[in-house]
Order: sequence, then C-alpha cells, then structure tokens
Amino acid sequence: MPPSSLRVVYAFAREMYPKNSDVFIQYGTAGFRTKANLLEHVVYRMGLLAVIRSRVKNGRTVGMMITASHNLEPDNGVKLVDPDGEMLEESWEEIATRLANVSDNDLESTTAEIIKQVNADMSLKASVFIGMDTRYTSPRLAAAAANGVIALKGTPKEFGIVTTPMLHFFVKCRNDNRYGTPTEEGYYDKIVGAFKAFCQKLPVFGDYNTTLYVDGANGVGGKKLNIIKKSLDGELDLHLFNLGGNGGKLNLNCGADFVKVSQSPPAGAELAPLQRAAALDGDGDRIVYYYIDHNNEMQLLDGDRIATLLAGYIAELLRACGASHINIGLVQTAYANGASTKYITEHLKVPVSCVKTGVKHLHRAAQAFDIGVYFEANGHGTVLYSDRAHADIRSIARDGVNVIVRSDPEQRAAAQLLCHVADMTNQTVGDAVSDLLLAEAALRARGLHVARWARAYRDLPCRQLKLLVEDRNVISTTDAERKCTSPEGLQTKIDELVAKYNSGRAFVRPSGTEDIVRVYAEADTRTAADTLAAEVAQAVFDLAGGRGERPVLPA
Ligand code: G16
Repeated sequence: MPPSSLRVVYAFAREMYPKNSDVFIQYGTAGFRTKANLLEHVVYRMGLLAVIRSRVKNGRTVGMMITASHNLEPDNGVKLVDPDGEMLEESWEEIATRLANVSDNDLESTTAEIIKQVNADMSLKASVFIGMDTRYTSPRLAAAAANGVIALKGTPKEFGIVTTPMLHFFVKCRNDNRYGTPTEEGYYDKIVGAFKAFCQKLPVFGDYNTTLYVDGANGVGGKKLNIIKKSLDGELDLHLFNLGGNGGKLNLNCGADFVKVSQSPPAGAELAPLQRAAALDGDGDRIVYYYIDHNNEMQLLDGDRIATLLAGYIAELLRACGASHINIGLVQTAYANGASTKYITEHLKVPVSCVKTGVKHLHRAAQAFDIGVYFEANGHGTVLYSDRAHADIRSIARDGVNVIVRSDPEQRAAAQLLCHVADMTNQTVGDAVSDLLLAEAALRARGLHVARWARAYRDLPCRQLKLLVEDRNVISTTDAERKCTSPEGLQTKIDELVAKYNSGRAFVRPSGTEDIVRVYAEADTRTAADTLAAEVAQAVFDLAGGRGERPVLPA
C-alpha cells in the first residue's frame, strides 16, 4: 500500500478509535481482556495485526473472537486465532502487546516496524474471520475489528454471534477443506452428525440415560445447544437453563467457572438427586459436569474427570481395534487434582505431562502424542489426533487393514466408533459443545451412571481463591507454575504451610484473564484444604502487596 493511503488509515484510527487510556494492556492467557470501555482501540489495532498475520501466513485466513469468555458482563476481550484454528503463536503476543499500547502518534511508525520485523508482504490478500459472544459491548468491538481489517485492505468476514470454538473451527475449515465446511451448518453437520452416527451404532444400555440438564451461563453456548437440541433425534434429551432470558446475567452465579471455583450448583438449577448436569462458560469453550447427591451435596466432575473419561474410553477403543501402536497421552496443568494424576498414571497407565495454564500450552504438548488428550481442571480441553492416528484408524475402519495385521469385524467396528469420536471432536481448541457430546458418547458406551463415573477415583479436597494485589505481575513462577520465584520469601512460606498438611499442595500465580492472583490448595480433608488456601492467601497478601481486606482463615 502506498504511504499516502496508510496515512489516511492512521488519521481514521485517531478519529474513530483513539487510545483514550494510559492503562497498560497485556496479551494474557487467552488474548486481551479488560473492561469493555478500554478496548475499542485495542481491537481496531488487532484488526490491523490480523491482516499482517494473514499475509505472513501467505494469505491464509486468521480469526478474531470478541469475547471475555468466563469473565463477567462488563469485561470484554479479543482472542486471535491462527490459520490451523489454534491460538495465536506465542512469539506474536509481545508484538500484539506493543501495538495495543503505543500512542496514537506512534501507531503508524510502530505498524510499519512490525510489518518489517515479521517480513509481511503487504501486496498479498488477507482474510480475517470475526465472531463475537453475546455481550452488549461485542457488536461495537466486532465493528472495530472489521474496520481494522479493512483499513489495511484485508477482507473481514463476520459470523455474528458464535461460540469461540466455532470460530476456531471455521478458520481451520477455511484453510483446510478436508476438515469441514466453514459455516455454522458445517459445524453442526460434522460434530453433531458424528454424535448421531455414534449413537445409532450403540443403543442405550446399563445405567446411562439420555437426560442431561445444561446451564448455559446466560451466554452463547446455551443458545447454540438450543439449536442443536432440535436435531438430536432423541439421542440426547437436553434440558437447558440460564439461556440469557429473565434478566439472567452472563456468568453471574452460573456457568462452568462459577460451578468449579465455588464448588456449588449454578443459580437456576432445579435438579432431582443424582440427575446428571453440565455447565458451560460464557463463550462455550469450557464445560464441567455435576450432580446433587443424596446428602444434598454437589459432586463436581471437572475437566480432570472429563479427561480421564475420554482418555480411558479412547484407550479402550484403540485396544479393541488392535491399534496398540498408536500412543495416547494426557496433558494437565498444576490445577489438576492430585488424585486424577494418580488415577491416570496408575490405573489408566497413560503418560501425563504438566504444563503452564493456558490452552495454547496444553495444545502444543498434546501434539507430542499420536492421540493427545488435554484438559484444564476448569473444563477447557479437547483431544488431538495426529495425521498418522487418523489415517490408521480410518484404514482399519474402512477395510480392516491394520498396519500390522488384517483386522476382524469386531476390530473394524471399534475403529468405526473411534472415527465417529474423532469427528465429533473439535480439534482446534477446547469446545464445550463438542466435549459434551464426547462425554455423553463415552458414558453411553459404558452404560455409566454419573455417580459411578464419579466413583472412579476420589478427588482430594481442594480450594481456589482469588486475591487482589497492587500489581499481580510481582508474582513470577516456574516449574509449570507450581513454584514461585518472586516476591522473595513467598515460596519458602508456602512450602512451610504445605508441610503442615497431609497430602498438602499449594501454589499461586497471577491470572492472565482477570486482575487477580489465583491461589490453589489441596489436602486430605475439606477443612485442611480450606485452611491451607486461606493461609497461603494471607502470605500472598503480606508479601505481594495485597489490596482490600486481608483474607481470613475459615472459622
Ligand atoms: C482462558 C484460557 C484458559 C485458562 C483460563 C483462566 O479461558 O483459555 O486456558 O485456564 O483463561 O486463565 P487465568 O487463570 O490465567 O485467568 P477462558 O475460558 O476464560 O477463555
């Protein structure tokens, strides 16, 4: 583009999307996320960056999702999606942060520097898919994104209100049409179609029943499930609530994050004892399960449980189809309950690795396996199949030709089921809708009641707390966030506290999506876990510049 037309671009940016705040904004765990009123210039600039990214990728489509996911309604954010449907490559996060924070006067020169730095050929075409969640601030931000794309002569395509994982799926399909069709119908056809095909092969049996209650977090995921519900041909009987009507606020006292962190059922849940239920988050990329037991206590089946259910079932199918040469591994973070890790290694005998919080880290680690199952305890995860795994399973399913031996009809049938399981998986990123169908498929195949699923292992009692500090970045961590290296003395204090408790474990880290520090603790009893969490929170408050009231120990 000639410099004169670029000058118009930056004049337009100054007029329409001025940087009207000095608050430094950082690309966090999953993009930029803060109060919605601080974001317009950031999203416009990310539109510019998305065009540059698309050109660096030879004109392949990239994505922008306007959402603050699990955060409350006043927040918003933007997640950038790479051509394979994955999160933006990490090395670009610093570039994105730089562009988001420069003054209006420096926007032109900084953009030019970035174009040079990444060696973008600005004569190429550029294509950017844009989606948004249901927040009332999202349409304005989506328009800012599209204007940013247009400014650098890229082509935006707006999908309106979609889940985050849907947008990731569309981007991947646009760049690789073998994966699917980049439309909402294409998504339903592939993912829901595979679920129905799976169900047709396996009638309901045992203690499994098709009724499932789902908390939609008053966000987009529930709305999409409401569409899907009508096409399930009775294979799943969905009872949806918290769909955004009746004044229900997004993620407020509901949704996957609320259920996981508060360890209590969402508002609006009216469940009979032992009724299986699930909760999505605001943009439909996380899911947890739960039920109320006979003592009226909620039992949570979080991301760790879903991971073990899926890994166990996929490993069983692999054995049944005679594909033992295909390896399977599981990836977790420090938030994984210690009991789940023990169960996976000792009972499932599947290798586990632990990485930093953030789907981008888990996704990369999962790619090291033929089949990589990754889940964060908060319910964010999926399963990845390597090209080799795909090809081998399909070949066994189709003509019974294993790479090692000719397989029999039973092996072929198992491989066909595994093909459906792979097809109902959104392999680009964690997807609550796809994960729900996968979990239901695995429960159905095993004739499993939710209470029996929960009995596979007993979680160590755990507690998560959120803490306000002056500057959360004073905390830095190492060893997949299990130890902190600053501020001085904090790790020593945590070690002392943990040593007092049986099966004690605790760590702290700055959130990359909220302006808080997260504290995690687990121990052998509920009281011990709660007390340890509060003690660690007090240590953080004292040593890392706590704000507001000092945390109190449980009574
Ligand atoms: C995002 C990330 C997740 C992460 C979560 C919380 O989820 O995609 O990987 O676990 O934030 O991150 P943090 O602890 O740094 O706040 P979502 O669903 O909010 O987009």
